[in-house]
Amino acid sequence: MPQSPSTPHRRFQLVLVKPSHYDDDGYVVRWWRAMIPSNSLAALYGLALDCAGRNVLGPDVTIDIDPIDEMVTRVRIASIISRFRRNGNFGLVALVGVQSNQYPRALDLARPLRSAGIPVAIGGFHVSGCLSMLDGHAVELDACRDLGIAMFAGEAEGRLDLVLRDAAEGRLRPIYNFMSDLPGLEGTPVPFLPIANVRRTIGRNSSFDAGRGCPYQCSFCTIINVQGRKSRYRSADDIERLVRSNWSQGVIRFFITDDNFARNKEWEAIFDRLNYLREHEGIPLGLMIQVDTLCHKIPNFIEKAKRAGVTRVFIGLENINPDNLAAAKKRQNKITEYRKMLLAWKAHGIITIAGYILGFPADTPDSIRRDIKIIQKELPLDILEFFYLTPLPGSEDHQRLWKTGVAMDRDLNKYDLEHACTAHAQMSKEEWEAIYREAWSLYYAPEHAATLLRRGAATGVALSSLVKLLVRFAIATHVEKVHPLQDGILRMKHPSERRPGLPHVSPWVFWPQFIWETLRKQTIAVGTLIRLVRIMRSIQRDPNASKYADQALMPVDDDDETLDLLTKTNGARAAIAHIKRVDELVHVRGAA
Ligand code: B12
Ligand code: SF4
Repeated sequence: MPQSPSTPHRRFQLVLVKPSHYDDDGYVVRWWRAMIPSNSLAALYGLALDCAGRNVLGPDVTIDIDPIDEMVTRVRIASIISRFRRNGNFGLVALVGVQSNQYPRALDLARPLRSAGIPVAIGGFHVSGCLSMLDGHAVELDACRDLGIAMFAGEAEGRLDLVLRDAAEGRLRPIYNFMSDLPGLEGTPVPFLPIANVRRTIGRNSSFDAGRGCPYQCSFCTIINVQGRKSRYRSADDIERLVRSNWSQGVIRFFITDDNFARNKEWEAIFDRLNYLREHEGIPLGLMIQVDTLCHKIPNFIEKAKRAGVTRVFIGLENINPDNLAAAKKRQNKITEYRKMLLAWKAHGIITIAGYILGFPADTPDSIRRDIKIIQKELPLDILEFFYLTPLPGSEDHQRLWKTGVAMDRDLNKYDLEHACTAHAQMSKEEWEAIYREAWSLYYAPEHAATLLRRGAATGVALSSLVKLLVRFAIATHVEKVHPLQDGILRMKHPSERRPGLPHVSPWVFWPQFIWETLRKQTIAVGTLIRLVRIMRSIQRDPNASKYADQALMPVDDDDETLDLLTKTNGARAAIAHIKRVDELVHVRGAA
C-alpha cells in the first residue's frame, strides 16, 4: 500500500531476549550449540510474527523482530542500544520466559538498556509465579519497579498486541497481570523459530507446547500455580500447521514441552494427526514428550505415541520412596506401577528418561545410595537425572517457607535445581551437596552404562541415540558443572559477561585458562564417547544381544516380594499391604 506523505514509515524494534544465567564462577552459561531450544522464545516469536502480520501498530509501522537465545548467542548490549538510537528508541526489549534462576541475569541485561531510555518488559515463570503466590513484591520484584521494567504475569496469547501498542505509544504500565485469566490456546499463533535459531541446537531440534496445565498437586511444582490445573490445548489443526511450517525449513524433531502430555485432553487427536503426517505425508518426525507415571494406563497412549514418532519420553518419577512422594503430595506416583510403565515404553523401543529429586524429608546419603542401586537393578530406565528439591518461587513449598520465615538462599541465580537453597532436616548442606555429586557418578558408572546399552539392544532402542545421551548425562555435572538440561556442546565464555560485583579477570589470564579448560573438557567428552561407542559396537557384534535379560527387564506382579523396590522402605511395604487388602476385599466380594 503506498504511504501517505504525512505519515512517515517507522520501524518498531522488537528484540526478544531469553536470558541465560551465571555459572558458579559468575560467567554467563552459553554454548556453541545447546541441547534443547527455548520454547518460551519460540512461543513469543510466533505471537510477535502474528502481531507483525496483522500490523497491530498501524499500517505505517513495520515490526522488526529479533529473537535471541542467550544460551547460544552473545547478547551485544551496545549494538542493541545503537540500533534503538537509530530508530529513536522506538521499540521494546522483551525479556522472555525468565525463570527465577535467570532473573538476576535478566536485570543485569536490562540495566544498561533502561539507562539508555529503551523500553523493557519482562515475563516468564519468576514474575508469574511470584505474583500468583506471594505479596506482589517478593521475590525482588521491586527491582523491576525501580528500573522501570514492565512486568508481565500470565500468558501472552491475545495480550501481546496491548503490550506492543503501549510500548509504541511510550506508556508501558508497571504491571500487566493476567494471572486470573488464562487464555484458551486453540487457534492461537503457534510457537515457531526461524531456521537460523534452530541450527543452534544439536540435531536441529525445535519445540512446541501442545497444551498447558496439569491436574495434579505436587507441592514443589510451580506449573500448576502459573498455568493452572485445567488442561488447555492446541488443536490437531494447530499442530499440523506448526509441523508443516517447520518441515518447510527442514525441521522435523520436536520437544513437546507439555509438562504432562498424557493429561492433555487432545493427546489422541494430536498423536493421530502426527501419525498421519508421518505415514501419509512422509514427514519423518522425531519427538520427545513428558508424561506422568500412570500414562501406560491410558488405553493406546503408548502405542499411539510410538506411531506419532516419539523416540524419547521424560517421566516425572521423582522418587521411589512412597513416604517421600506422599510428603510432596505426589500421590499419583505409585511405585508398584513404575516397572509396568517403564516396561511398556521399553516394549516399543522408546528411550526412557526420568527426573529424580534428592532432598525429600526421608532422604539421607545412605538411603539415596540404596535407592540408586535399586533403580539400577530393578527398573528398566535408561537415563536418570538428579535435581535438588528446591523451593522454587511460585510453588507451594516456597510459599510455605516464605510465609513462615524459614531461611532460603537469597541469590535467585541458584534456584536452578542444582543448588541446595534451604536447609534439609537430615543432611547438612555439605552432605547434601556431596550426595548430589555422588549420585551422578553412581548412576553413570561405566558398568551401569554398559548394562543400559545391553538392555537397549535387547529392547530395540536406537543405540547411537542412547550413547549420545549417556555421554552428556555422564559428564555434564562433573565436567561442565551444569545440569544436562542446561548443557551444550563447546562452552563459550567472554570476560565481559561476568556477573557484576565479581572481579574482572585480565584477558592474559582469562583466555589461556579458557583454552586449557576447553581442551580438558573436550578430551574427557571424546574419551567417554569412544569408550561407549566401543561397548556399543561389541554389543552390536554379539549375535545374542537381543536375548539379553536381567531383573529389570522381567515382567512383574504388583506385589513381587523379591524386589527391593517394593520391600526396602516402610512406605513401599505399606503400598504392597494396601494392594493385598484391596485384592482380598475384591476376592471376598467376588466370592460372595
Ligand atoms: C521446556 C522447559 C524447559 C526446556 C526449555 C526452556 C524454555 N523455557 O523454553 C529446558 C529443558 C531447556 C528447560 C531447562 C530448565 N528449566 Co525448564 N521448563 C520447561 C517447561 C516444561 C516448559 C517451558 C515452556 O515452554 N512453557 C511455555 C511458555 C510459552 O511459557 P512461558 O515461558 O511462561 O511464556 C509465556 C508467558 O510467561 C508469557 N511471557 C513469557 N515471557 C514474556 C515476556 C513478555 C515481555 C511478555 C509480554 C510475555 C511473556 O508469554 C508466554 C506465552 O504465553 C517449564 C514448565 C512450563 N510449563 O512452562 C519448565 C520451567 C520453566 N523450567 C524450570 C527450570 C527450573 C529449569 C532449569 C533451571 C532446570 C535445570 N536445572 O536444568 C533449566 C534452565 C535452563 C534454561 N536455560 O532455561 C522451572 C522454572 C521455575 C522458576 N520459578 O523459575 C519450570 C517452571 C519448571 C518447574 N520445575 O517448575 N526447561
Ligand atoms: S505432575 Fe508434574 S506438572 Fe503436574 S503437578 Fe506434579 S510436578 Fe507439576
